[in-house]
Amino acid sequence: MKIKQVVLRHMKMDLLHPFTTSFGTEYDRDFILVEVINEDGVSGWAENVAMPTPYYNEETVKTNWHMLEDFLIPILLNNEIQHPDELTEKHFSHIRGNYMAKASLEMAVWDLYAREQNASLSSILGGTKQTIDVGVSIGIKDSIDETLETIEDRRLEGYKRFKLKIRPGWDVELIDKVRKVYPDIPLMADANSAYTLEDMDMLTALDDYNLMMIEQPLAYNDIIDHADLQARLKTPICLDESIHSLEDARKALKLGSCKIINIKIGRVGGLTQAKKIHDFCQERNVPLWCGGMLESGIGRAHNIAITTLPNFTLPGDTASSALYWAEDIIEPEVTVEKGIITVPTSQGMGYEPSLEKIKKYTVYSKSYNL
Ligand code: OSB
Ligand code: MG
Repeated sequence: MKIKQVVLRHMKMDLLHPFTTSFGTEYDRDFILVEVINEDGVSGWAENVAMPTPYYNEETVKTNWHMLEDFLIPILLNNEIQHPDELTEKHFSHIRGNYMAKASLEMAVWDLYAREQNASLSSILGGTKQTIDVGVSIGIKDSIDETLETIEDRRLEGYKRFKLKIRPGWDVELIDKVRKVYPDIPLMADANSAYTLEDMDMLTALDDYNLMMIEQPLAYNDIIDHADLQARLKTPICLDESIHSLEDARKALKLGSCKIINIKIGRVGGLTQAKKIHDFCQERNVPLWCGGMLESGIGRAHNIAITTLPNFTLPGDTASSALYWAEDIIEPEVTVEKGIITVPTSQGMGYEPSLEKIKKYTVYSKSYNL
């Protein structure tokens, strides 16, 4: 395939509700949309998941624009490729890090590739599921009562797993009160690296609440302390921030740093790498689920497609568009019914970007040609 044009759009969309994690509060989502266009004028789309601030990881919207404009897009425009795997395996492999930047261009090429084959992205990736189970990520609220109300709303909507964000001072008491009201719901906690091994007492206290897992309790760049912690806990540790590649997954599993992995396509540098981690974990019976980055529907569409691979056995963070946005930028919007998404079977990522809505939320755009 030959890409003749790439368009980057800097988007800004207001979140319906602020979302607070241990690293900060998001009121809106600033992100880059990537569109790649082939010689026949067919477009492939993807969402870049970097945030404006380097708090979840070291990348930002600006560093991603720089990487795309100055390094990655020129490579794509100057090379003809037969298959999207060649980007990660060959053309981008000499560029270190910058996973989210690489992923966004690669994912847009995957969407285009699927459209060129007249196939859904899910089927092209080797997906086998027609429906996927969906959980919800609930941010830090002003009170435990407010959290309980949110859980009740999501429970009535049918969500299949409840992830509560925790941080020092918003942890054991929260989980204790939630468990008293809901002794049996599939519950987990995500710390986004807010603790250290000095917090061992609190972390072992969480072990008494039958949590499905504790996500990324320790440092974003650590797999040693996580291994020590996992040895002390019966609750599985799930790694998010620490896993950027198949190599990271192999090492973390070898050390016993986690028993579950959250795959975010952006964090691991794209769909090719996500598939490799999937296959490796499938052979070892390590369960996976697909994380979210408060994406618009375009990012969600790719998340839904990768979740159709068989070893994504746990519900992911691909909640309905309506929980985040007054309106989404794809048609149809992502809808979750009784905790399930029916996977689209149409070409490419399965949802159509709405150019009209995209225009409404575009702050700046730039086109790159050979
Ligand atoms: O750690 O999974 C995370 C959002 C932004 C950054 C990191 C994370 C999250 C979420 C939200 O948990 C998941 C979603 O609903 O998209
Ligand atoms: Mg997380």
